[in-house]
Amino acid sequence: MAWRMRPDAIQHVVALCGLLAVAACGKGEEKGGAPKAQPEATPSAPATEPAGSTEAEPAGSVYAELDSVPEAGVIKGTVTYKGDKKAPALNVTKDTQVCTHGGKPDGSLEVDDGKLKNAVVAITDPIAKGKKWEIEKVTVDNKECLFVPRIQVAREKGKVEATNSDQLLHNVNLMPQGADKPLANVALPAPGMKQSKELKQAGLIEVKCDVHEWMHAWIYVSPHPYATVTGEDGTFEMKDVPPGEYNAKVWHEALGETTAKVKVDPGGTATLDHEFK
Ligand SMILES: [Cu+2]
Repeated sequence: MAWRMRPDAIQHVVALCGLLAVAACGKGEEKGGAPKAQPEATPSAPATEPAGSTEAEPAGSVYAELDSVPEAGVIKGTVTYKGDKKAPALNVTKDTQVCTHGGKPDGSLEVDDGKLKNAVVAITDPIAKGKKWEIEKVTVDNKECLFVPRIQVAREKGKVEATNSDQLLHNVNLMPQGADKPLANVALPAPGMKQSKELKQAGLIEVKCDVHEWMHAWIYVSPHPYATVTGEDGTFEMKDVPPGEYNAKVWHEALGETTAKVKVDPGGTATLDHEFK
């Protein structure tokens, strides 16, 4: 099972089996046999999975990448903000020959015609198996005294590499949200230098430079690849999602966080829109 089903969701699947062609649902019945074995029987459960095998695994400990996701669906949507908040100006206090963006918006709130860039949209339920990760390692570059990219999603147990494109010293301080000590704090004294670090735990990591206090970025470390970031037009799309009902969240560094539920039908497209107030 790719997610923990609530009793109402199980009822829903059972009802769906009554309505749909027997192909998908019939398999579950064959595999499960007696009614007591039914909690594992969903349209997305492959016949090879031992019953209950994933129930004992701690959330996020193992994610199995599949060549193709059976009856996969899509989640897409748009994140908007029509309020009055504006990004503050960058207060660049030193190294101005390289740090040339002083006085410009600091990048913490980028809105174009109500469409919000750089919101993280993520399924927060554990998912045991699904599509392949596209990336093993993410990069945070120091460029003109800004972190690039500012917001990104990384893989739990994957790596983050900090690089320096500038002719001056930066350091990269990776501080997991709620932690009392950094995951890493590395100095990059010269251009071309790089250091990488394993992302041991899922969650948000704030990235800071202790030399240039205006530098900020965030990494959302996810145990599965069903997390993404909105583009300049405020939209996102998550493909190859195993069918199911999920809890999701939308997070933005300046506007906060909200939770949502989203239901992905087999082969269907679900919509998850959010307007920050
Ligand atoms: Cu710096």
